[in-house]
Amino acid sequence: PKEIFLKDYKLPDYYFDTVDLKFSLGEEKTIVSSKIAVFPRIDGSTSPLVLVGQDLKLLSIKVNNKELKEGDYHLDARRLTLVSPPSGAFTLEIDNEIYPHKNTSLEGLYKSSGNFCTQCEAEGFRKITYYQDRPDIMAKYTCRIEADKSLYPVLLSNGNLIEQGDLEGGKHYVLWEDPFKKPCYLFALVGGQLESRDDTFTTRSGRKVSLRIWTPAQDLPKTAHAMYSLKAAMKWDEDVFGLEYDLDLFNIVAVPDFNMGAMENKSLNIFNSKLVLASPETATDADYAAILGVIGHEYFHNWTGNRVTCRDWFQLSLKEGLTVFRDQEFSSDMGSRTVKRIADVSRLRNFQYPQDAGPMAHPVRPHSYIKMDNFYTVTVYEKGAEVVRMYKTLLGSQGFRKGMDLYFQRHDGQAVTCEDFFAAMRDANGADFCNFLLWYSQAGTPSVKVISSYNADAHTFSLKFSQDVPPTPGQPVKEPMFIPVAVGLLDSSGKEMPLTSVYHNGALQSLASNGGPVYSTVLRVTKREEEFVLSDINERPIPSLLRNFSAPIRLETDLTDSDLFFLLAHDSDEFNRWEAGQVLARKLMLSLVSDFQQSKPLVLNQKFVHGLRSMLCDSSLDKEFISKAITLPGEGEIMDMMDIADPDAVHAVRTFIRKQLAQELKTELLSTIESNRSSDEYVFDHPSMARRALKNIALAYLAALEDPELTELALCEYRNATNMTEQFAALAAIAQNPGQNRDDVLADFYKKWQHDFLVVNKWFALQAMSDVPGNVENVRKLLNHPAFDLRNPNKVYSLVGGFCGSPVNFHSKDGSGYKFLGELVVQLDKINPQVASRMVSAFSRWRRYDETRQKLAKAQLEMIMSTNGLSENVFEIASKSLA
Ligand code: HT7
Ligand code: ZN
Repeated sequence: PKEIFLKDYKLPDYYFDTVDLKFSLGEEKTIVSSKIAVFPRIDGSTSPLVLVGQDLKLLSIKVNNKELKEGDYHLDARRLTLVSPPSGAFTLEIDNEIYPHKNTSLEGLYKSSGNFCTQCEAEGFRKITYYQDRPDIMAKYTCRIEADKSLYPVLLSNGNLIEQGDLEGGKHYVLWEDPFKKPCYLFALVGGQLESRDDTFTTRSGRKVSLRIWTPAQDLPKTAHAMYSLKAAMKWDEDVFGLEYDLDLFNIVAVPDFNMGAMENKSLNIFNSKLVLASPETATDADYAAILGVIGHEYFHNWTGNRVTCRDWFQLSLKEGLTVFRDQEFSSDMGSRTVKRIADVSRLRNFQYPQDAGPMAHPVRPHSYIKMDNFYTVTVYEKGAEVVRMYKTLLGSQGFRKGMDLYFQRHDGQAVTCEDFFAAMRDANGADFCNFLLWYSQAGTPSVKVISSYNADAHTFSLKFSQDVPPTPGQPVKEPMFIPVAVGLLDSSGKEMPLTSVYHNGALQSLASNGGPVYSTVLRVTKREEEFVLSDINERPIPSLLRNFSAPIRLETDLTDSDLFFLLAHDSDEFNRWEAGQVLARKLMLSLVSDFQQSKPLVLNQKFVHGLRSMLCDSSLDKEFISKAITLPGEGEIMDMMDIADPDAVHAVRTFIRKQLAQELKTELLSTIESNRSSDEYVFDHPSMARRALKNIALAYLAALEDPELTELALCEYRNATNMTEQFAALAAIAQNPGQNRDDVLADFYKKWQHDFLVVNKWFALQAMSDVPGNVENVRKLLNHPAFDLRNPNKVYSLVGGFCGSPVNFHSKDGSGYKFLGELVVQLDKINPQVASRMVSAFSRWRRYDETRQKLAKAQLEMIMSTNGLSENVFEIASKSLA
């Protein structure tokens, strides 16, 4: 397979002005006709025009109305080359056939539950017709669709519906016109038996926009929350960024078979049903929150992605990092800002840090790829969002908004690069961003150490930073980065201390703002070693560092345990309050892991128990914050901090601490459950979600004790629950412990919900993630369950993804977990390479484990690599993992 490099980017030789598409949808085949107005980039040039196409049957090709003969063009499995096009502008017409009913890859045009739909990002348009399938080719499209009227009454594409009518033979047609230029990855088509929930939104300039959410008729009642989310997102983008919707119609279609979460096609978003359909009885609070976030995300792409798009796929984070940042901010404004930040940072630590430390580590803007699909990663998305957040941390809200305004002013209608975004932020503010661009080009998580010292005579407090960016594949040596570190100081009573000035680089800089003192400041750490000295500090302070997680780094401080307990109790930066508890928990877990490995008895630190008890009983705190504060770091996060990851030891220790905590805090946990029951109807708002979150975590702790009375309590909660959030939490609490109760309640849940595929997926995931010994056999059995289907990505993510994400059984020392995944990847790759390559990623950190496990995992990767006909997707991940 061929590797593509950012450094090889060249402007296209030809541009497309208009593209008129015609689809004749059929059961056995679909005919696609395209008519493209082509013009050369350089007047008079007649260099060959290369179009890409995959799994297509070419029927005819015409230039300026004249059919081309063999010899005028070359055709191979992936390319159609016009040898010498006319000089100047010309019209190109191509007819080809495609076979959507056979398309199990779910890219291009395919069928999902009998309906036609498309997925073109990143490079799926080439599976529809021959084209210059690259995002810097932006054109205006029309799309005519013809199909059987009774089978496909609804026919949708981008833009405005400008014509429709009946045809002979029970067929009908529609004609759509999109007035905005777009790259082909934003093209979409949907055809099928769907009904819509309709609503309207009036933009602040008075445009009345029709909103339609399309699903099969029986699912319509479950689209109310999605519609609420869409309207909230439209309003938020106007309020916060001054960005309005630009057409009269916005469609969302929910489909059950979809490789990712959703797709932002211009005015025709296509969504995985999981991220549209919700009712209190069938969806959890987490599902409701995910729907809000993803509906927002895809809507926000209309400006950050569609109106201003990427020049090439290496720039993916330009739209994804920025849009993730925007959706994070939207969700923060709709719920609790601190809790959202905690959730986002946990995700970064649990998934992105391991990626950044493994064989697939790549910069936010990758330098090369074999298959672009493999680079829709937590690095491009989540670390990319952190990079955008750092601009805001450095510039403040107003400065950031100025930068955004300038970005749109300069680049509306263009395909641009990450430097263009950087330049807009810099120029709008006259800012000095020094070597900030390294965040786009250097992979790896920077490690930063801070040593603090207080000088009582001089009343100064010094912070000495040193930083190191670890080597990553292809980048053995790194430059120091520009790291914004937000800092505040607490006095001995826990109050914030005023910050007046800082001495740095031989100069004293005032920190006062508008004449008054500040209580938090952002230090600009840019060198390998650097000191900042804060003045007028009248007592030894406790520093609160990296407030609100101001940079995506690993921070090591010289804070003592008692400093951390103090911050846990007093920090006014709520994120850092939580963080102090997590640092303590990580230290505790690592030290108990070491005890476990040396067969020493495990003993839980009483100060830690006391710290969590105080949080649990503090009625002034937000309940969702408490639920996060009493949750231990995940097993992956702890393994990531070990020289040799030991899943059994980490699991044993985490289980031990959970049980100890449950025992010691039993009274408080029981009263938490009592006082957080509610008979009210389900409401999706922050106080209700927070109440449920706290009650559910208390139940999970207590059920871990395997005490019959507490199991009965969980069973009672399960039976009496009136919403899925509480029902599923009770089910999960009971299912922690093997035995008859677990079997009965799992069987009962399936019986209740077998008609609802989204709920059944939760049932698959819960069993797949279980740490009951030898769970691989259970998972193998579930592969043959009538409700399972390897062709549906959601089911694979639930069952196979769930299994691989749970360390004890996947990393079982007998290799049974690895063998299961190896065999499955080979089978799945023939059906859906994108999904197979996501699954094979579970092997990528095999070198982190002991020798026995390494050998077993490596053997599976080698077996995969030796398979005939392996996709480029899986090849790229497996080969890089072995390299
Ligand atoms: N921009 C979308 C990307 C996407 C995608 C990429 C590769 C293969 C399938 C895909 N489906 C959707 C999603 C987003 O908004 O980030
Ligand atoms: Zn996106």
